[in-house]
Amino acid sequence: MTTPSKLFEPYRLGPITLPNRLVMAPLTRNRAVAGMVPSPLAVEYYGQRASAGLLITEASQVSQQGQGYQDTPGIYSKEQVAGWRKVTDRVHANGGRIFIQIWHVGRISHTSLQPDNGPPVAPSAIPAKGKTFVNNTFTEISEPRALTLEEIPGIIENFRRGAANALAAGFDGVEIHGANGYLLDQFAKDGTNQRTDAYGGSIENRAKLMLEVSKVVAAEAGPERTGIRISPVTPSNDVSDSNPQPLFDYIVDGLNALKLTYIHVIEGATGGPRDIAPFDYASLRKRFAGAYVANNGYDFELANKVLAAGAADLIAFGKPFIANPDLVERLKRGAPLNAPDKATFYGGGAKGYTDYPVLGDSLQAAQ
Ligand code: 8OZ
Repeated sequence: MTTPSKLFEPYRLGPITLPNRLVMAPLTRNRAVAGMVPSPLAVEYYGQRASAGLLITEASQVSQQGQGYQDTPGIYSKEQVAGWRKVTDRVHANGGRIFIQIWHVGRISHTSLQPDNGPPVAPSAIPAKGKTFVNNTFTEISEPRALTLEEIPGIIENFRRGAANALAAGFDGVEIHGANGYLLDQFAKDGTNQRTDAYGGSIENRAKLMLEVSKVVAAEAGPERTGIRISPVTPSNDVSDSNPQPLFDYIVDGLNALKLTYIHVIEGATGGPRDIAPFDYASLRKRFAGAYVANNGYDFELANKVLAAGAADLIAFGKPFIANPDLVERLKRGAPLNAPDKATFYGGGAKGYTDYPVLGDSLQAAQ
C-alpha cells in the first residue's frame, strides 16, 4: 500500500490557494529580447508549466545597474511590464499562479552591461572570483566599486518600483532574491561586506538592506504576497560568512516581524551538495510563521519525507521543471522524467526551452 503523497495536497499561501505543494524554482534562461523584455517564447514556457502549485519566474533585474548577465529580463520599464503581462495572462488562462523574482546582482556583473559602462556596485570594493556570461561568452566579472551611503535609498526604491511594476504586470506576488551571492546576500555576509557605516559590521547592520528592501516590497505588494529567497551557506558567486547561523536566525526573525508569506531556503550549496556546511534549517522554520519553501536537490522521495516530517510546507524544483512542463502529472503517475539538457539552459531559442514533451507526447513518440 502506498501512502498518499502530501506533495499533491493543496496549500493556502496567504490569499492564494495552491493546488499542490510543488513550486517551480526561479531559473535563469537568458532569452529576453531587445530592451530586456521577456520574449514571446517566455509566454509559452511559463504557460506550459502552469500546473505547478506556484511558478516563480527567473530572476528579473530592478534596474539596469542590477543586471549581471546577458539577456536577463527586467521589471523596470513599461515595455518589460507589457511583456510580463502576456506571461501572467497566459499562466492565469491556463489555471496557474505566478510570482516574479526581483533581483539586483550587485558586484556580479560586467562593465558592458552597466550604465555608461561603469563598474558594478557592491557593499565593498572586493572583486568576485568568477565569470559572467556577456557578449555570448564567459567573461571575468568586473571589479566593483563600493556603494556610497547616499546611493542606498535609490536601490531600495528600485526594489519598490519592481514590486509596483510586478502588480501592474498581473503577478500574484513577488519573491525578493536575497540569495546566491547577489546584492542583498553580499551585504548580509561578512566575506563581501567590510563597510564601516550603518550597513556594515554587526549582524544587525549587514542584515539591514535585506530587511529594508523586504519592508518596502511588502508595503507595496502586501506581505501576504511577498516571499524571499535566502541561501545561508552557499558559496555561490564567491560569497561567504564567518558565522551564518546567528546571521540568518536574525534575518528570519526580521522577516517574520514583517509577516512575509514565505521564506524560500536553498539548503546547502546552490545546485550542489546539500551538506556543504553545517546549518540548522529547522531553526529558521521555527522562527517563521509563514510558509517554508525548501529547495536544492529535492526528488520525489526526499520531498515526501520532508513534507511528512513537517519540516517544509512547499518544495521548489528547478532542473526537473526545465525538462518536464508536466512535472506534477509525471510525479503523480510515477512516470519517467525527461532529462534536462544543460547545453540549452542559458540563451538560445525554443530548443531546450519550450520543446520538452509532456507525457502524452512521449507516449505517442514511444508507440
Ligand atoms: C544561473 C545563472 C545565472 C544566474 C541564481 C539568478 O543563481 C541566478 C543565476 C543562476 O540565483
